[in-house]
Amino acid sequence: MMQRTLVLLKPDAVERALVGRILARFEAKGLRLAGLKLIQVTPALAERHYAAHRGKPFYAGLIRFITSGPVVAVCLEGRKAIESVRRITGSTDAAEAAAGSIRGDFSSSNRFNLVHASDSPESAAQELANFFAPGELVDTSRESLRWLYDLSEGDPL
Ligand code: FUP
Repeated sequence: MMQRTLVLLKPDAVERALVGRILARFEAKGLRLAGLKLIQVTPALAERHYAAHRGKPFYAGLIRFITSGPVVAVCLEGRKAIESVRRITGSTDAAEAAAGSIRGDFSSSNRFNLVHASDSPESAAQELANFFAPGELVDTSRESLRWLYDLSEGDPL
């Protein structure tokens, strides 16, 4: 099933000049770029994005971090994209994240963990709407999927 998911390359990824290497991993997997922009996250947007964490002990630090510098917002598209991107990203505490994952390879922090990735279809839809206007997302051509998926039976397999 083709899905779209929101990825944020957080301020640590931008400041540490890891944007290209991180995006390359998702691209190499076959995930397609459907939206991409460098933005400064406002406190209002940060609070909307992290609404589920309001009240938790790490909430204030999380808002401070995500608003501390530019962020790359990305919409990735692909088969089982939400689950796939989460696996490539690795577990929240980067010190414990699997080697081979982005967090596992490039961070040891439980907060400066480089990447946000939507965790369900519902949150992906909500988070994409928070960060992208409909006109900012592009439709992938079927032609560009031909060597990523078997399209011979109609749907990408
Ligand atoms: P994840 O889905 O892996 O990004 O993690 P969560 O949604 O559970 O947490 C969101 C962010 O809160 C994490 F990316 C980092 C931050 N966080 C902390 O700063 N301290 C914690 O103890 C847990 C999470």
